[in-house]
Amino acid sequence: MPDIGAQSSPVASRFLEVFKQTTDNLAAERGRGRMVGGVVSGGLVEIRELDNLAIISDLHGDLMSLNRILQAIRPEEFLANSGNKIVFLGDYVDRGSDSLGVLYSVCQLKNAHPDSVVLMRGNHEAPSEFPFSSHDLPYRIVKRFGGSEGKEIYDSLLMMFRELTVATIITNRLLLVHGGLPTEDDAILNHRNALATARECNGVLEELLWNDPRDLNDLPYWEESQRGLGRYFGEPVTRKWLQASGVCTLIRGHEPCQGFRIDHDGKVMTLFSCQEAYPAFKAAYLVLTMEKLDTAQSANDLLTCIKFVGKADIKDSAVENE
Ligand SMILES: [Mn+2]
Repeated sequence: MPDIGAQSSPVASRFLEVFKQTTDNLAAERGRGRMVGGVVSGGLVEIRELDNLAIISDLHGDLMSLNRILQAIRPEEFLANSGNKIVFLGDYVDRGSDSLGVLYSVCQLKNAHPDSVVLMRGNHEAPSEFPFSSHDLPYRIVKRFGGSEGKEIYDSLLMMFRELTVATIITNRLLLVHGGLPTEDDAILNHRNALATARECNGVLEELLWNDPRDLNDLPYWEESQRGLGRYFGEPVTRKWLQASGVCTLIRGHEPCQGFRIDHDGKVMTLFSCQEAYPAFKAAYLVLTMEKLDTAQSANDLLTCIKFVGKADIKDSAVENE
């Protein structure tokens, strides 16, 4: 069993080393413009050859849920097949008790398997131009390591966050983002360019990280979000995006739910993978085979691939209850 994430409290220099290596790995794959079975264009990863895919959504500092998921997936065995990928939808930090531990684990996984792990950016890994009130990560780091080492670690993370990708397309099948779909027609018409250049701090990045799907069926098919950043987007926006990018389903995170939720007539699946800071909700992740993806027409056809995390939700009792 892999013990990723199970190490006892690394020292500051070890965190710095791992985060720096992830930053370098992400920058290198973007420089090359490719990873095994896929293409990397700025903020966009396109996976063109795939056997099996695991998708893990918001973790929010919940290291226990992450460890349970990894114990079930067994990354060392799963990723021994170079056709298998693990994609994280972002929001690794804040709210839970061990944001640094979650970051350390996912970065170690990326460093060990750079061609098989996709680390996407969530709004909690946003640039400082998008401030929000629940960002407790910098305070927790300073509390643990003190001002000077703490600042060094947080600065190294800000550099790493900048390298995270913001959209993943599984060719002909899925579009993956953290929050939601940008609502301006210009972004939809030039969708590949819009996703590739959303590493910059622009309106498309804001919408990808903050948007939420809602029932909005009248022009202009969007509303300002109550989050203070981003927008709510309606089903017509989703339909246009899926058509433009040649896929049938959007999978995103960003909203607590009972592990998953379906919106927009089966076109959107929300997935949520942590529980520590959200005890009223459930945590889940997805494991998809290419056969399943080949036959799925909508998110409803993927429901059998949802795996629940922890408590009594584990259907096969493979993981101990707490
Ligand atoms: Mn989020």
